[in-house]
Amino acid sequence: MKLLITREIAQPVMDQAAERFDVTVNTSGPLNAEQAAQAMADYDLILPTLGDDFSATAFAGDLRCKMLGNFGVGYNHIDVDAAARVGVAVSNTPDVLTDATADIGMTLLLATARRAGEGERMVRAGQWEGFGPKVGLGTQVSGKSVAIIGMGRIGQAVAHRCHYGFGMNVVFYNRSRKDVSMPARQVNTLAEAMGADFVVVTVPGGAETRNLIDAAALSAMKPHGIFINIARGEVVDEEALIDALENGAIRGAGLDVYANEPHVPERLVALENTVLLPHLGSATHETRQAMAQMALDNIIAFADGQQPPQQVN
Ligand code: 8YV
Repeated sequence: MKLLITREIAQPVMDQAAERFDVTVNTSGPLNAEQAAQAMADYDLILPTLGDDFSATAFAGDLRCKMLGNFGVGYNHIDVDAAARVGVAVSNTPDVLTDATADIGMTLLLATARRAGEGERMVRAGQWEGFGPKVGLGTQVSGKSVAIIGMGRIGQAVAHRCHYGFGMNVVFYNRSRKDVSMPARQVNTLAEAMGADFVVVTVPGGAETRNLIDAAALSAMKPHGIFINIARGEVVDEEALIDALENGAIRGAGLDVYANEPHVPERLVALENTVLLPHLGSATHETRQAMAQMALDNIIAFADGQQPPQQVN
């Protein structure tokens, strides 16, 4: 069977794939909609990643491929309903990236609150003039309140770190009722959650959450509030977020994701009160290896005639 891996992944996993399948590794960047549709016609199996455009058009033409083993937990770049309608299975890679992604959430939360990005830039630019009682003052993290928007696996892992690591008071907003095994209070409205000292967005992307954090939601934040997004850029109205940062309606933002990656708006880059990471959520050697293995394991299960263990549609 012919397998297309749309981006280079961990070598041992590509080697393992080559023992079983006729493997092609695409090295020319993300697949656009046309290339995705062509790949659906040319291959039996595909291991895609974020950035590839498997929207509805990918499933509208000839379909040799019946299985997409996505590398990543988020699959908002794949129209899984369109895939299901034409009998294409889609799987993802949950759990293995939860800790790494929650760790990046904490990295951003701490770096934004404590102005670590600004401090680093100051040192590197040779502009540090030594210790001063009022130099680089940031916001205390320990003991503050944090709202988790989307209390799924990653949201809970962030909440756990905030509460047990930093003594923070955790509230969360979630579309359904959720019982969690830690001290955390579910609030009924997004506005109530947005009023916390820190807001961390961990909802899945896709149509249901697009622009969930709009200008109205942002206006419920406190002027000292700090906004963190490790979910998907499309969840936030980026222009409204920049307005809030520029006019001091909120104190800062730490972002790992953007509406139109890899494009990061100039206005965002120009702001000192932002910490901007290049979608590093799951980017550890250990996690990327585990994600690659899980994606391939799902593909192998499908090729063996079994249901892929992490099938999502
Ligand atoms: C992945 C992510 O690296 O898994 C996800 O949903 O956002 C990332 O951490 C990316 O999706 C790779 O495809």
